[in-house]
Amino acid sequence: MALSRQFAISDIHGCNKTFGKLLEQIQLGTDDELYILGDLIDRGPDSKGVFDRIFQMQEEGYQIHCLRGNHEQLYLDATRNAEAAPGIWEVNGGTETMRSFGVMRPAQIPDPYRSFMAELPYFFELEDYVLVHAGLNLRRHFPLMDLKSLMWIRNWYSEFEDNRAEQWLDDRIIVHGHTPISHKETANMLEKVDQLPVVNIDNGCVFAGRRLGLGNLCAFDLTNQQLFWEPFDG
Ligand SMILES: [Mn+2]
Repeated sequence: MALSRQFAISDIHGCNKTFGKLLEQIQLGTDDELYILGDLIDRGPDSKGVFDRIFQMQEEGYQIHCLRGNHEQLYLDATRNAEAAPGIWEVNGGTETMRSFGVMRPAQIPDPYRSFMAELPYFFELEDYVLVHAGLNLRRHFPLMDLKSLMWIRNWYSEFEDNRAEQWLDDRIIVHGHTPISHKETANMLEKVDQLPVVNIDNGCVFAGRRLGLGNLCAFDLTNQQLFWEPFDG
């Protein structure tokens, strides 16, 4: 067995079968660590299955750490207004999530799923990487304290022109998801990571067939700086 590796995967969005095939492809072992950068749920066919796979693997000794994406946050917000008419979470893929659980209302999704989402952290800092769901508000002195930006921000790379951002980052690389791009664009970002220390690994798995160039679930081997892809298969 090779040395242990660290991986990042983002925006699974209920594509549980594809997730399973990607884990097979990278041959994840219990010595490795897997960081999932949020948006496990919504839009895709089997959000419940994604949780069940993670819970089962954690029980078997796999080291899997998950972040909060804007979709988990939308779900949590929806549970605080459970009697309201179908709202923003439901139309953003929450309906598919409830279907996978066989429930009609957000509050009916049971523990441990609900508490799991409520306890998700907003970022991970590793030695060489900062892992977030969407990105960082680099205009802030303490970017990791702007929680809303960690989950929602888009089009933020221009802030790297400010030296303060580079100083704060201190030679680490930011890995994120949230904004779907093609797998070629992700490969291109990794190639140029010395110029712009960011890699977006959301290749729009759940948008297969709906938007050109998307439809892959990406795994980024942080240890060896290598990318893997699995095409959408449910
Ligand atoms: Mn997102």
